[in-house]
Amino acid sequence: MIEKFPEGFLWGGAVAANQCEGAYNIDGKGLSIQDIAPKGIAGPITDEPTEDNLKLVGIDFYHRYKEDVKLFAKMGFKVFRTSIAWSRIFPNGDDAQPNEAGLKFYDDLFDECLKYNIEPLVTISHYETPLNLARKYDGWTNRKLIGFYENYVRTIFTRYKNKVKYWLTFNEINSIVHAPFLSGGILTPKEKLSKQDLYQAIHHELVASALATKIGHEIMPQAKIGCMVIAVPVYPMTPNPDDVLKAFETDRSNLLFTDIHVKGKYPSYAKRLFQENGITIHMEPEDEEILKNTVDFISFSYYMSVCETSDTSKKAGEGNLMGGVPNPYLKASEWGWQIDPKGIRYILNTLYDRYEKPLFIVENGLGANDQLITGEDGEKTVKDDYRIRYLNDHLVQVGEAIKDGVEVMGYTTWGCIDVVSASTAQLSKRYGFIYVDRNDDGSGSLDRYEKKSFHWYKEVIATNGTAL
Ligand code: BGP
Repeated sequence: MIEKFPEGFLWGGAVAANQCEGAYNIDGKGLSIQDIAPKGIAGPITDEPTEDNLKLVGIDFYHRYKEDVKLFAKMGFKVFRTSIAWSRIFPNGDDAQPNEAGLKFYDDLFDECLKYNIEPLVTISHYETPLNLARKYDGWTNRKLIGFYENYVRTIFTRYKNKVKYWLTFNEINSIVHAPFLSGGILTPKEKLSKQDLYQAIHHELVASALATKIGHEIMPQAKIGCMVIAVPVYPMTPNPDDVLKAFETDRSNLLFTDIHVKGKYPSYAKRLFQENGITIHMEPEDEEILKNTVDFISFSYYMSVCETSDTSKKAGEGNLMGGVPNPYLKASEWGWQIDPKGIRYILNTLYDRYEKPLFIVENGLGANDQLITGEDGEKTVKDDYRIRYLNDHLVQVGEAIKDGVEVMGYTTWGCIDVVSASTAQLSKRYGFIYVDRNDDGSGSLDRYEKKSFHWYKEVIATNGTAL
């Protein structure tokens, strides 16, 4: 048992529009990059949406959100994180006027949350760049994207200013280095994308993020606007100083993103990184001023840690977007993601020591291939003790970090209801407390069932963490 989590701690769950809503071409929605990526991160893209793309229907959240929000309320959620699908609001990304039907959908969704006193936490851009912006401009490599994003954020801030208090500018903004298509809407294949173009795209996103923070604070003085990164502790494989330095450098290539968001400028170490890689960031005169609009809090996803080594014969681990080699002291999930509960305490402390800004864990969880069974009471369920163990172990470490003095605003588990996986684009990699009857071949009733973890999480929230 651990001491109570702070009063008002925001317990909840997270999803993203493209992984749950479906209704990909309904009510005026334009296509997003996800609609032509049926195989996930590594797979080929298609010219048009194809039937094997599970995201086109998702879990049909677009039509079933009332039932789902009711289940979240039953668990006692205080917060629900989702994203706004940019192409529902601006179907082509560069349209002059927003799509009213898209705006109305999120009005209704947020009202439904607020009805149960659930605060919406909104990701403005979660791996769902409008396809037209990818095709016409090669995504964020083009500075014009800043202007289109600015129009989009002004529109949604003005519309939802009385409904949404918590905002995140870009999902896992640092993932663009590893997944430029998914994260930056960049169609140029990763192998052909120069470091120059990549870091220029990153600059555009960073300026857009700071601009959103500025505009958000003007339109909604009470709002809290955060950045969102993948947080990965990077451990040296051995005490060899070469390994230690390698781990330090990898870690810093991640911290670059939070450093800029929190300190409002490029850190001094960026100079060498750019020089040695032949990168010259093209800055407009106003950029430096814009970057000074720093975030109110830092949010992050946490799934695993990695090891770094200077030994080039060691291979990177599976499922390991950030690179690094497997840690012999850790076990991994079915997809090779290394499970490291203590890593969350470590990362919370290192981020808080560096920035002294409130932290929000907006993704954490275990992807597993669940089996739906009929329980003793005749109801269908999943006995997901492995998920309970994973989440419990991580939350105990969050509690330790709180005792260490870290300010943690809240915790939203990833995929609180089963959604289509981002990396595999399949449904068999499930994270939810709520099972959705849909299979990788697209079959299934889409009915919802409470898993064992549903009842566990309800108890954790009801006791504000003392049940852990
Ligand atoms: C994060 C993304 C999410 C999500 C999660 C789990 O990187 O922000 O969109 O899907 O990872 O990943 P996956 O679905 O690949 O298991």
